[in-house]
Amino acid sequence: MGHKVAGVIIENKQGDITKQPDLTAIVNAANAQLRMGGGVAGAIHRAAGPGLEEETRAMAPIKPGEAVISGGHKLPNKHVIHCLGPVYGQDKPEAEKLSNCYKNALRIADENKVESIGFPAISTGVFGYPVKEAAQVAFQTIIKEAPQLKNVKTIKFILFSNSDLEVHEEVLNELVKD
Ligand code: AR6
Repeated sequence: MGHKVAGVIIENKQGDITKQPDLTAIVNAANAQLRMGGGVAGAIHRAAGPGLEEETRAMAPIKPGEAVISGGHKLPNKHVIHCLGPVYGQDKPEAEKLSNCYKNALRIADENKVESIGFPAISTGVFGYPVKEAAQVAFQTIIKEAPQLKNVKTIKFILFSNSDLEVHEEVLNELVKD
């Protein structure tokens, strides 16, 4: 199921991103204020406890495409990397802003010696980005960034639904033939 690009394993998995103890860092599809919110952000803040919002408040607001790092608090992960994805149809050009999310998240992870990182499908929920288009942008960006990574060895997509898992598998298989 996993693919290897420039020594980095890229794989997809179905699950809840708040329950991934094997990952050094997880990524949050955040809001600009880095507050609890709904969707995956709500789930991450609930699992992390109020200490997470206390820490992130000082870093807000962030703009679409930006990423910041915090501790994991009560999560089983050392860090949470918060990215603000673009709102589809509004934060244009959306593909560039979504790509910046993945690029900035990976760079910040690498700088902080993260070995394994888990991404949700950023912008594909409340922000309305079509899943297949978003997966293409995500994997193209990751493939381009992989050769520059010194510490990150595993990149996992943690997809909530089986249909999102299938779309991500299809796109990854199209882009990486190994
Ligand atoms: N684990 C993995 N994926 C999840 C989980 C989970 N526990 N919960 C939801 N997802 P969204 P966005 C999936 O809406 O589109 C928030 O209110 C979900 O099925 O969380 O970037 C924030 O506060 C979908 O596939 O993020 C922002 O205001 C994906 O995560 C806004 O929504 C992303 O959906 C961000 O919107």
